[in-house]
Amino acid sequence: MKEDSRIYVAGHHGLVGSAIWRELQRQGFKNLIGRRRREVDLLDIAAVQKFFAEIKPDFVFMAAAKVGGIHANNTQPAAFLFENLQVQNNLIHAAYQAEVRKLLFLGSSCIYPKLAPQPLKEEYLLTSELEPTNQWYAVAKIAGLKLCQAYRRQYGCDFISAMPTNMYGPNDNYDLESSHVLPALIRKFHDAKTSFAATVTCWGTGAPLREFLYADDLANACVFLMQHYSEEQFINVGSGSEITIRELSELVKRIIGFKGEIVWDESKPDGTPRKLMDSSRLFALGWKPKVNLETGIRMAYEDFLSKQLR
Ligand code: GFB
Repeated sequence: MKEDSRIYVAGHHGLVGSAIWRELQRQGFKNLIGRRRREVDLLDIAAVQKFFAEIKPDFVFMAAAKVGGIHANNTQPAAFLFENLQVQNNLIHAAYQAEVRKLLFLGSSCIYPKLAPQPLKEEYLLTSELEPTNQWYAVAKIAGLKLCQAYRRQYGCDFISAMPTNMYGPNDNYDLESSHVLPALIRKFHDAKTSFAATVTCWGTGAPLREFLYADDLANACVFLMQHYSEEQFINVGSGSEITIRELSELVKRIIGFKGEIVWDESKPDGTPRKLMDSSRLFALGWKPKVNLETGIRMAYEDFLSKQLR
């Protein structure tokens, strides 16, 4: 990528897309392109093709997707499967037709089998059953990475895929029904502290292990991969460290300063028991994350507070 390359960030207002946008600006890229849903509906192939023909991007970061936490995934299977398949099919095919020089597709660590050995190596894809709560999203993401591989093989497109671990950071979704665990905990502990509640209820048993990566670190990895990686094999992007949901809840509670008790609602699903990426392929290329979990949660909480005040 050059300073004046035409770079389209699909989903530039979301958690990951907005972080990629900030990172590209920080690195001095001047010709960034983003569109809101009301301007270009990515579910509509004709609209996407017209948009690509008009703007002729050189590079595309695919951060547009229907995303959500365990409850949203579990209760909206059709939307998670259909919308993700449709958006990624449209973007990948339009990028091929418009002769985009390079495209980065973003997947998720949930593509791996529920009980795969840990840490999760890229070669464990499709070796056994998926986690039921997010199998719909996972199937769409697997189709997306396969589509990139297929367009590379058949048409010679330089389309690559990265599989990030659980993300958090600025511009996250704090809606308790549809959010991931970290923004949910920030919201719950903040609301409990400010309303002097005695307890906060968290979902499941607290036993599952998760790996978290701050969105700006992922964005830095995405730009790094766009510059330095051009292989058919998708690549994991993680922080390399994991924490139980129970420990995470205690950490967020301490950072926010809530003094009450945590209650566990075991009627809610735990999801996959453990999801630690093996990111050694990426680390061997020379990339490392910079933001540790406690610092990242403090920054995410500041972002949450700044939006509350608006
Ligand atoms: O982040 P999360 O929703 O998704 O939940 P997954 C992670 C863990 O936190 C689960 C627990 O064990 C939840 O039961 N948890 C505790 C909570 N309290 C809460 C809460 O208040 N809200 C939420 N949301 N969780 C998602 C997939 O799986 O991971 C997606 O469903 C995607 O498809 C994403 O892959 C990265 O980590 O279980």
